[in-house]
Amino acid sequence: MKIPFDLGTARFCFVWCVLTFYGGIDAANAQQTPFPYNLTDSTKNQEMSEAMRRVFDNHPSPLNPENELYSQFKYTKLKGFDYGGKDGTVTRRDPSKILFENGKYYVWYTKRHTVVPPIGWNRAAEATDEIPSTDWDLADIWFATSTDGFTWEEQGIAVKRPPKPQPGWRAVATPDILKFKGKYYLYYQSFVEASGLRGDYCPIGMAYSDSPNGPWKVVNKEVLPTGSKGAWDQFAVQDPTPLVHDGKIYMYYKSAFNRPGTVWSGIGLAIADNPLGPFKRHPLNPVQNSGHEICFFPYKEGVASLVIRDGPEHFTIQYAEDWVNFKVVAITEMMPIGPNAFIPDAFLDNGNGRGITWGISHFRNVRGVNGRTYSELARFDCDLSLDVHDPEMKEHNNLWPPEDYYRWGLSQSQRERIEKTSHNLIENHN
Ligand code: AAL
Repeated sequence: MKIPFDLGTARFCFVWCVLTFYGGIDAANAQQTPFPYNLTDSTKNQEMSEAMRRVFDNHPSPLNPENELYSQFKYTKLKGFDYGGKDGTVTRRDPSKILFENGKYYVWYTKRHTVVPPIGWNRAAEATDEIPSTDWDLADIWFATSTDGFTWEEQGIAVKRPPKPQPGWRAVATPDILKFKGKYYLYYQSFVEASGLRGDYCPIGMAYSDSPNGPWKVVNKEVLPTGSKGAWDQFAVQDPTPLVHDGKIYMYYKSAFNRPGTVWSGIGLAIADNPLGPFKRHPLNPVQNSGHEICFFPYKEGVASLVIRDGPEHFTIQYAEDWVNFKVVAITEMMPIGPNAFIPDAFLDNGNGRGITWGISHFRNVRGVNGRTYSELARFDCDLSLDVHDPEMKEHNNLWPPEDYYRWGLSQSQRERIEKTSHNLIENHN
């Protein structure tokens, strides 16, 4: 078939194409409103890149100073704790939540006071009843009280290692406190072998009391045993962290998995109707993909947590409205190690968590005498509270001294590798 074609038609087609092309560009430009210079309430509704979208969708505010779950952390040395000769024989670490009872603050923590410092994870086979393997081996649970949260008075042992072969005979460590129906419950790691022997293997034990001052009655059983064979938490359940939600005890805990290989630390959740259990593991465990020592606190109707140290989402603050599915809601820095907080509403179960402003953490690399290290408790302050507005806590871009950066300098072998690369480059060039 022959298509009729003359010069007039050709001209018409050309003009039409040009107009359509430029008209299309104009229409596209007209549709796309540029991202505004000043944010308004409707900014979040417009089309935007994935990076911009996620801070609008996930963070309470895309602006750190206006994000109630963003904070910096400020540290204060605590008064009242004696670390002996600072030779590694006395250590304090892994504090519990802080409770306010009887007109004062209470905290429980791991304390080791041994005749010699730890010989190290790798030499666990040489550990004895007097020689600890790790910093928390041969430890007991102690407690202290304070009226201002800065100066503490150590009160003595709360839970000591029970006799062999009861759970915890080797060490009781890393406690956290629950107040439930007028009674107090301490949950902690119960070791029956020196840690480091096969890993850091332990289940969770518990002791209860009518008073935060004790005496504590140790329950002779594992209240949260290790997971089933082959499960991510088959060897250890650590850092127990109880809260009350929906009338039940929500126990978050950590476990490390994927050995041998790159060890991954995840956070699980186990739920019970009463403090003795049974604790039922959540089917979606691990509920967090990152974190080591953990700190969870009720926030609005959900729960928030500090995600520290390990994993792809370390140094973040996360939130789960349903207490199970966590979102990253802020990314921060210099987070406290092994923290736990003063959480006045930890057990109120009122669906109106107000957040936290301070707590206690530890430094586990305090330099003592003769190159010995030990752990000491420290106070941290922050503004992760709906009731406090402290702009100083919401700043970022802390300037660390250059010496701190240089301290993380290249190792000898890294330096050699880099120099070899330059050397080869020059050789090949010549
Ligand atoms: C801590 C905690 C647990 C581990 C050890 C002591 O940071 O995660 O308590 O077992 O280290």
